[in-house]
Amino acid sequence: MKIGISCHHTYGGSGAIAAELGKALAGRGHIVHFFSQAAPFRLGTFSRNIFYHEVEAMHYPLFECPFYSLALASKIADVAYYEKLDVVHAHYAIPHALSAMLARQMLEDKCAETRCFRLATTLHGTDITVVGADPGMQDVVRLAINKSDGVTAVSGYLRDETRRMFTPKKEISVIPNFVDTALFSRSPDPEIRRQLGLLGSEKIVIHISNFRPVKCIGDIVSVFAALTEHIDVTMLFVGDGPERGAAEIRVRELGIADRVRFLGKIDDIVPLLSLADLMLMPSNAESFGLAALEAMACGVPVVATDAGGFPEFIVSGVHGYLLPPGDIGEMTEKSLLLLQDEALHQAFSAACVRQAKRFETSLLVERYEAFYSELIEASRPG
Ligand code: GMT
Repeated sequence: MKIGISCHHTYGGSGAIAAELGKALAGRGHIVHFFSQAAPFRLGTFSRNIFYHEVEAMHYPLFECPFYSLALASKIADVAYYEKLDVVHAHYAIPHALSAMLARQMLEDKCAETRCFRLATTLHGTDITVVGADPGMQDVVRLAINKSDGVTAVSGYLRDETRRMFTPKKEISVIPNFVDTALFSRSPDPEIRRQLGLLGSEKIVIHISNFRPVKCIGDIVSVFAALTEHIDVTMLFVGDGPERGAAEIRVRELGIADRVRFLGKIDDIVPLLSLADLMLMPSNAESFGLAALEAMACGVPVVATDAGGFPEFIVSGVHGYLLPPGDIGEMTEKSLLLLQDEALHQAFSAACVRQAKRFETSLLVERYEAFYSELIEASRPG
């Protein structure tokens, strides 16, 4: 198949999933064309089946906002026409699915006999729970969903939320996030530990995100501060975003700055996950939580919330603990339990690795291939 993928290039789960999906599809012999503002952060090195098209919005003093969505639509139309794309897979309803819709209309006008690409849209969360929740955006999100040929959501929770908020006409199937367990597997590197100034005797807690309010970074600081009163422990914060500054200030105020490392955005997280004993993900709304699945693949149990998509892959009491959002006391208790009881930790860690294999990239990429094939088949005349 010839597949176009339109996604965000920035540090976040949807860009990671889109890039990993494209790489896996290319590895299976498909031709993949990426469309984004900059190269998606997980795209990696050259592959002969992967093409990347940078979308540059027109800058002109008259226009306050550059026309990214229109530039994207033009780019998709151009590439789809000349490369004869079978499918364009939009990661996010807006703007990506909308731009692809427009691209299709451009092609219909341009050449009536052109067999247009099928539009597959994957909902990742923010397009529904944040952007879609804005009343001014509801109709445009609904339009993008209804006009796609097929729609997937990354969890049952997100599918149900989408149905509740938009009552779309389109069926939404669930294809969960995935992880390549050959790459995401525990391989501790003493050199990384040394570079981080770690002694090796302390426990390591990790959090990876884009530090948006939904991630409840303040709760992580509170839980971690409580942990330092009981055990020798270091916190690794990976990523960056709006809540980082406040967290840094709070950590200094609490006098625990020497126990916390803010590492910023790091692409290759496996060496860091390989040092970690526990991941904290206290998000108050998370459609899936890819970082938690990647941690589990590296044998890291997770203390997360019972909100959103977490319960669809984390069994509380088996792979970590799921607690109500904001329950700092219980999160601290359960974190201590896991960090202090070696036998329990080992059992959870092994269960996490087994569970991650159920979300192996190859299994879910097959689901996407089947999904594309269905869309193509449904478009054939007769
Ligand atoms: O978590 C973020 O804020 C980033 C966001 C994105 O769009 O990149 O992640 C969303 O998509 C990921 C991949 O499907 C999911 O694993 C995340 O749970 C989801 N984030 C939220 O729902 C907040």
